[in-house]
Amino acid sequence: MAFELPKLPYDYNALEPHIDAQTMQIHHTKHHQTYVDNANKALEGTEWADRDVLDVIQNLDSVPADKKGALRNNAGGHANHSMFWTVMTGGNGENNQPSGELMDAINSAFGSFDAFKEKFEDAAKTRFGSGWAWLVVKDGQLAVVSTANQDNPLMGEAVAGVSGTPILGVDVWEHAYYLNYQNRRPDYLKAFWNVVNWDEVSRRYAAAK
Ligand code: MN3
Repeated sequence: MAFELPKLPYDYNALEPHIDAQTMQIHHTKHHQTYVDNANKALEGTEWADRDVLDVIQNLDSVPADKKGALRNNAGGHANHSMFWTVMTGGNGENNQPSGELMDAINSAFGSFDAFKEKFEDAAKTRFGSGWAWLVVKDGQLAVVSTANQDNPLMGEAVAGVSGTPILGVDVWEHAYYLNYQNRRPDYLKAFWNVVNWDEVSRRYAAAK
């Protein structure tokens, strides 16, 4: 079955005031939809057409060579956004942070939750142009990495320059924040912490480690 745009698990205005409804609506219905459509176009008629999007992005060396670039960008975009929507949620309290095993792992890998946030924000701020910052599990350890464009750590070192299983990601393409924050990417990143769905990130951590 061709890829489909997943429904958001909340309303477009659910992340306000941190991420505004208009940004969410355009991001989901226009940007993400375009990745879905273009990935489907590239996959049509190939043996990869019915595969899971994560299978596709983990096997870019095996897809038809003339589709590889389109799938890197568009299956990548579909995978990245599908995850992004689920690692955010509205209605968090003021002190939104992980707990339990994930918090222990963050403290042990980065020294403290604040030190982790600083490292993640730095990775996101210093990603020149468009891309993503990620918290990944690699060889059982947490690490912060970033990728360009719609690359995903699951694509591996040879393609994305980094590797690991992402459990949290933030979109730093301007379309993710420009309406509300204009050029102020650092302000968007500070606000992002208010909408992280740590229950979902913990679930992904448990599955990945
Ligand atoms: Mn985006």
